[in-house]
Amino acid sequence: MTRSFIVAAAQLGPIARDEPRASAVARMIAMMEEAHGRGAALVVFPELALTTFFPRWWMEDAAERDAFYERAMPSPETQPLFDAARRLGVGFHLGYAELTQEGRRFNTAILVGPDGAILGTYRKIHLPGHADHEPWRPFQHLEKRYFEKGDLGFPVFDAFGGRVGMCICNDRRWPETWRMLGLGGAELVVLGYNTPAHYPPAPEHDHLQYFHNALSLQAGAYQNGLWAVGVAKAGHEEGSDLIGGSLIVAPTGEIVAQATTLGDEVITARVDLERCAEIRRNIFDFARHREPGEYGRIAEAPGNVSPGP
Ligand code: ING
Repeated sequence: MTRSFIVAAAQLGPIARDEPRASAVARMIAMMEEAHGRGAALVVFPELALTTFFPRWWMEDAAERDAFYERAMPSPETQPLFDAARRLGVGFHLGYAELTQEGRRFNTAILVGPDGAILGTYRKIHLPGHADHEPWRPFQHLEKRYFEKGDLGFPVFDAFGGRVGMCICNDRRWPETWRMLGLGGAELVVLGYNTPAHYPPAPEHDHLQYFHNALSLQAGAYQNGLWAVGVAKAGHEEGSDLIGGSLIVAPTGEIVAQATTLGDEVITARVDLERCAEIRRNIFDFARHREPGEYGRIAEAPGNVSPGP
């Protein structure tokens, strides 16, 4: 039996600071319709897809900051996206800033079924950047200030005929993310990202941003025998250049589709979940080959043993 379906990565170009959510939602619905036209069963949108990437700014005013969060999902502004999913019979992944009723703030992603029902939620665990104002930087990266560490672990959901996991942006750089999802039985991992082309702490790596993006997904996919879909918010957004390079990766680690623009762009590929077995029953058969008794250090401490003698 093949468990295969078409997945779409719906890359978003820039979202302006004052762009209404309705505008971003309309752009996403247009891409969902295009993806549906290509036979897609699942459409993956980026991280923080409803607004501009606001952690790039130091904001003292709580009301100014809180305007970028969603207090409900769906809400009147986002309900049209859920309605389109039902109308088209297409599921989707959406990243957004979550403000809970208890006043907690998370960088969140949801998986929504073709009937418009939310199947699962993930809250970003690896928060990059810094918590205090660092004026030396051409732009801030204040995720450690504006979000709490996710409190849902690395869940894997029964969806689309298989096991689907999520992570968000910086999570993709950490092998622990992928192994946790692989150990959870994930056959497909979907994620969004907002990745500046310029990394102020190490500008000598700026030319490597696309390489590191692809490397992270190709390694994660291959080393855990799963499909990976990474989707950018891309382009020149409020003075900051965000990389594109949205991609779909097979369990072999091969890139099967990649975006070629910095705007709203739909790429698609057929995902055959049965192909995960080529890896997970052979080279990365965890039950036969993994030695968790030898890996204690991985879970014991944050690390940072300084390199060198
Ligand atoms: N953005 C970036 C990411 O991990 C970053 C932060 C950029 C880290 C470049 C390292 C290098 O892709 C988010 N939102 O996590």
